[in-house]
Amino acid sequence: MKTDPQVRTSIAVAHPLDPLSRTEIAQAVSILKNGPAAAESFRFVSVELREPAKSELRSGVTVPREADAVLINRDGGAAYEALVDIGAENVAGWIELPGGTQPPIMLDEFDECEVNCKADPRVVEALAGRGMTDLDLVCIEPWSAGYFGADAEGRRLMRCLVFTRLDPDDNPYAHPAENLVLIYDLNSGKVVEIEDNGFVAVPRATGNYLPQHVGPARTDIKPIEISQPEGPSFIVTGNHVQWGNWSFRVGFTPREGLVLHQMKFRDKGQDRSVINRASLVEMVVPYGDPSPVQAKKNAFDAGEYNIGVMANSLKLGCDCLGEIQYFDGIVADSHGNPMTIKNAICMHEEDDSIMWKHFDFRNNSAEVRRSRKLVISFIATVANYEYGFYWHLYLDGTIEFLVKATGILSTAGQPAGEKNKYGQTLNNDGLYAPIHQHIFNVRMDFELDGPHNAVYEVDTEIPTDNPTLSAFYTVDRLLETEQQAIRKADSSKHRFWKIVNHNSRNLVDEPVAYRLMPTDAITLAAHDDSYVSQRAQFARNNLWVTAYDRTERFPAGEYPNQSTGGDGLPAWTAANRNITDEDLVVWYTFGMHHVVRLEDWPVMPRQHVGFMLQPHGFFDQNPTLDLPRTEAREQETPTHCCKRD
Ligand code: ABN
Ligand code: CU
Repeated sequence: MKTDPQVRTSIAVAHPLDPLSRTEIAQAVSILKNGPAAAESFRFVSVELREPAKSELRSGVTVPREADAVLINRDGGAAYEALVDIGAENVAGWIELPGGTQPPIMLDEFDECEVNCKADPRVVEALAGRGMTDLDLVCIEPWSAGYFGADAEGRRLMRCLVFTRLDPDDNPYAHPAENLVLIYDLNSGKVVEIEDNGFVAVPRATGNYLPQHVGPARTDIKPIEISQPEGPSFIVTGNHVQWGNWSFRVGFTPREGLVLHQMKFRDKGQDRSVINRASLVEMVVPYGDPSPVQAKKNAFDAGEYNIGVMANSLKLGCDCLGEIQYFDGIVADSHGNPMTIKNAICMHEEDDSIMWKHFDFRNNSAEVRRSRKLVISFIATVANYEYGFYWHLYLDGTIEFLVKATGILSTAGQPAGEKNKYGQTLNNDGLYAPIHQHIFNVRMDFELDGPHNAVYEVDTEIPTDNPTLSAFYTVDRLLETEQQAIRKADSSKHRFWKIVNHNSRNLVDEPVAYRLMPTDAITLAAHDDSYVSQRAQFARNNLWVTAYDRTERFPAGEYPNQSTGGDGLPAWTAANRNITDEDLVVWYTFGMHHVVRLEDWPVMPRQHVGFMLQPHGFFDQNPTLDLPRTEAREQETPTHCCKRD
């Protein structure tokens, strides 16, 4: 078989942090099915590796392969957490979760929901009332129900929105059935209520982006080929990656998608630990339009839907270009069958312009070194939107996390010809897109030269005694406890935060540090007393720091679906633990305040948001002095880039 030279595979080498294999998932599920989950009515929400404790990993002892599973018994609706010891073939833990806990929505619940809604004669009648008679063209969009004060009585509810296509490849988001919501119970498979908030005609104008609609593609865009004649500079062994001085392990979970473990940077021959574990752990998309339907759109796309399960299979030349290393994502479907998301993670190098340059005008010579980044990414489709999550590692120790938001706006309908202060009118046929936010949270278990770290807030200040009126300097304030470390960015103070190790000193006897540059530092626009703000308290502030606890994983709690609020970061930080010289976790909230533009329609050009972590006295000087000179091109006699003729 011909294999593409640009796609690499790696030899599997077992490591305790490797995600569960297909075989291990099947074994864990069969152990559960032969035990407490024997009834046909059980569904598997997730089956994933129980990561070994840090102490076990450090000691190097052989650890059992264990699986954490979350299940629902559709008969009665109770949810369960199980711990399975795969090697010992036993269920080591089985607990029923408190009544009302609703684990994330499963992928096949999307399909079931659409089929069952369309089979309900009351729905068919409501659709007909809005002129939607061809059910094959109708799209039922399963939005999470959230929580708005009403008791769901233990039901597993969706608030389904309705759109329609005019033909099979038409964009349904051009045609919302505004004010019609189908409240559907995923466990019973029944529509429990049809909420009709008043007739609004379905907009008919199309918003299409496929070639057959937009006409022939332009011909002035010439191909770009990325060529690395000697291959890429990374070495992949199983899930371990070595790239330049960086090394790390690639992980994948149903809830987070891509996880980076054990990120280290080699400095003077030593692998120095930077971050033990980093991943996107939550996001929320609250809508600012107070209309009856839009006000209840508050998707927690990671925690309510398991964003890893929504990962795309990536395609060379489309999603990623160059010498690519893919990693598969292995998850369980709702019946517990292992499901491989082929090429879920893409890793490749990208040229990144210059790393540093100086032209010495006195002796007429320039030194320049090129920068490159290692890009490790995945893309998830969460109904209308696509989110690309990109970790960038740079040769100077910088780490960048970027979210690229694309896909299709979640639209709404209004009377044709009207405008709406809560959104951007997209056409004159009654289509608009409400204002909203995309707020993300990344969890970083820092281990800067070891587990005992501390965090400072660094502000730029002006001295009170300021005779030249031009003076400014920085002040470092230690954030000693969890409550002190709940912080907002402040660009008027050029604020950043510094993670330090007091016991590891640099050249000038200062604690080694990395700084978190708080870009795209938005917080929730919704009122603090709103339901969404209660449920997404992580999004009220940009920085949170907690004392490490392996069970504290998700900032809006383990189960944000239909949660009433207060779980996760607000609950843990209420203990106000010491975070000075402790094993700590840094949580950063950032995002995009999406004031919709006409240019975002009918499919949105990707919009970047993210942040950077930079070494700040972690190294004793610029760590890239040893980068090789590159050869100047298109000269008769090749010279290096650094000499002028
Ligand atoms: N993008 C919000 C969403 C997610 C899943 C299903 C429906 C809508
Ligand atoms: Cu948006």
